[in-house]
Amino acid sequence: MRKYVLVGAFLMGSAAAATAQEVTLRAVTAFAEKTTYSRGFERFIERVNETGKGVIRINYIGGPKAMPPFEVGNALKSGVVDIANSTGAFYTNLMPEADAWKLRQVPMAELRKNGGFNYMAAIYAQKMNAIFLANFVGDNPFHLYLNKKITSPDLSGLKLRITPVYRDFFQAMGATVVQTAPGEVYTALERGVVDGYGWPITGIFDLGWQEKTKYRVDPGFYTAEVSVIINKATWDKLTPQQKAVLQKAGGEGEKDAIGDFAKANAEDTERQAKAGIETIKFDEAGARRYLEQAYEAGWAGIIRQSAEHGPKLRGFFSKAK
Ligand code: 173
Repeated sequence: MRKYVLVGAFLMGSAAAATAQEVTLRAVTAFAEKTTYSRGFERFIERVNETGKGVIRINYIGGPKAMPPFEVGNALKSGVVDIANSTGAFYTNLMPEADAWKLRQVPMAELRKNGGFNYMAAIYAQKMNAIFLANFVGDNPFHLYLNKKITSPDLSGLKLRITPVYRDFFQAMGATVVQTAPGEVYTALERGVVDGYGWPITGIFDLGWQEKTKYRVDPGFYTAEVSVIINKATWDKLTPQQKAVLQKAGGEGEKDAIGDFAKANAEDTERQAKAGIETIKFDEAGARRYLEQAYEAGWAGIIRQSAEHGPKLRGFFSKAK
């Protein structure tokens, strides 16, 4: 009898030691669970929970059903959650510079070497109280999707669903804009509240938008960014071993994203055509002007909101001419 009590006490003791050591982080995503822009994050969580057994664990609370997408930045900054998957456009209220990721024309790996990453990371620390861990989207252009035909880059008379990603560009082409979370796009299209929307080349099938989309305008512009950020106070409390688990899983995800998105871009382009979505293409000169206007309006918007950092970010993020 006495022997069992001792064994029991020993087991309890070791369990307590294990829980004292293992840390659990609360995680949310700004995109619907199990859809295109949450998938990289979900793979990251699996990797952390597998490789971090007994050291660190991520408790995945979920997506927009648990928290509105435009609230995720606030929750991360204040520490309501420890770790989040979101895009810069969803927390421009806290850090307008975060929307500049869309204008990135050089690979993440290069930014991590040339100082651009560290420059951005310092702004995340200051304005978001956050560590920028990894970007889980490779090259993945945005497009304009429409239900009314256009023949030139003139959007006057059209009402379009936007986020900050598209605001300056679409307005520069004459559109009226209305901001919504992704979860409201289907209903807005169905009710005819909008004539179209901005979204990347991948993911329109996730929420059924192909049913309510007639045209995609080519070429695509910018590149989507969706990344993992961690509350800085949470990060500072982690041991080097716990940080290493997160960094390794983050690094693997950032690398995977390049090939994964190259493949997904091609697949979804084909799938859109099969779903009957017609492409509206400008001639070569028109396409060039469209892209020039996109970057011009995009950078002007960033610099208007951040005279301090905008011009420097433009230097780091732009392709050498
Ligand atoms: O259109 C959007 O909601 C948006 O800004 C975005 C950003 C990154 C990936 C997907 C969508």
